[in-house]
Amino acid sequence: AAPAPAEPAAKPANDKLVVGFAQIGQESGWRDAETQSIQFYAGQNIDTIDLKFADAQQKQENQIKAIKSFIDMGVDVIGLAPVVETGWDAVFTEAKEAGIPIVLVDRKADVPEDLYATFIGSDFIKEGNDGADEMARLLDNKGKIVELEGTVGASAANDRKKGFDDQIAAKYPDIEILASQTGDFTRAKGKEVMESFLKTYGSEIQGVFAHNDDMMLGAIEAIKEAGLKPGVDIKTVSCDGVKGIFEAMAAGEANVTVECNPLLGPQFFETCAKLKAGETVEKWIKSEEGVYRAETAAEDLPNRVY
Ligand code: GYE
Repeated sequence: AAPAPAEPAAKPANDKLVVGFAQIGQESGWRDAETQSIQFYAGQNIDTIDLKFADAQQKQENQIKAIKSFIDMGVDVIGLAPVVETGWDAVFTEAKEAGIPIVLVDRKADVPEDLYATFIGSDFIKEGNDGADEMARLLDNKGKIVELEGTVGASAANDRKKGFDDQIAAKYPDIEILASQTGDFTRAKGKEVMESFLKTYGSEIQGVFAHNDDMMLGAIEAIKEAGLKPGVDIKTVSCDGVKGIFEAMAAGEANVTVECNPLLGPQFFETCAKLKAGETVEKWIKSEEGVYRAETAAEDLPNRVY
C-alpha cells in the first residue's frame, strides 16, 4: 500500500510572541515615556510581536482584571508595573498555574520569588540615598526640608522614602524633615500638598525632596505663587529626569534630578522572548542611571529623550 501522507504540522494559533502588558495609568511624564517605549518597540516589531496593552487608570483592581483576561487569552508572557506592592499573590498564582511567566516592570511586587520571573527596573533605595546626598550638598548639611511622597503603597515611593530618610538620619543629623506627605506622583497633587506645607511652615522650608519630577514641577508653581524662588530660597531634588525638570533647572528654578530610566521597552520584550524560549533570566535586571544637576542642565537638555 502507498505510504500514508505525512500529517501536516499543527500550526500554532499565533506564532508571534504574544505579550499582555498591564500598565498603571498616565500619572506622570515618566509613565508616558515608558508606555511609548513599550508600544514603539512592539510597533517596530509588528511581524514578531503581538502586544495586548491595558491602561488600569491607577487602579489595582483594573490591573488584576487585565491580567485575568491575558490569562484567558493564553498569552506567552504577562508584564505589569504594579501600582502598589501588595495584593498580587492570588492573580500571580493563577498565571503560574496557567504556565504564564510574570515580568515586573519598573515597580516591584511583594510576593514570593517563585511567583514572578524577573523585575526589570531601578534601585529606588539608591535613588533615595543619592537624593539625600544631593540635598545635603545643596544645604551645606544643615536645614529644614519637606518631602513629597509618591503613590501610597507603591514600591517606587516606599523605597525612595526609605533610601532618603535613612540616609538623612544616618549621615546628616542637622537636616530635619519637617513633614512628608503623598502627592500621588502627579503634578496637580504635588502643587496642592506644597501649598499646604507652605501655609504651615512658610519660609522655614529650605528644601523639597519629591519622589518624582512631576510633583516637583507642581511644587515649583506653588513656591512661585507664594512669592519665593524655587531653586534659590527653596532647594529642590526630585527623581526621574524628565525634560520638564531639565527646563526648570536650566531656568534656575530647580537644582537636581536623580535619573530613573523609563525606556524599558527593548529590555522588556527581549526578556519576554527569552522566557518564551524557556531560558532563565536574572531575577533583577537593573537599569543604569545617573544624577543630574542644574549646572549642566542647559547642555544636557538636548540629549534628553523623555
Ligand atoms: O518615578 C513616577 C511614576 O514607577 C519608577 O512612577 C516609576 C515611577 C516614576 O509615575 O514618575
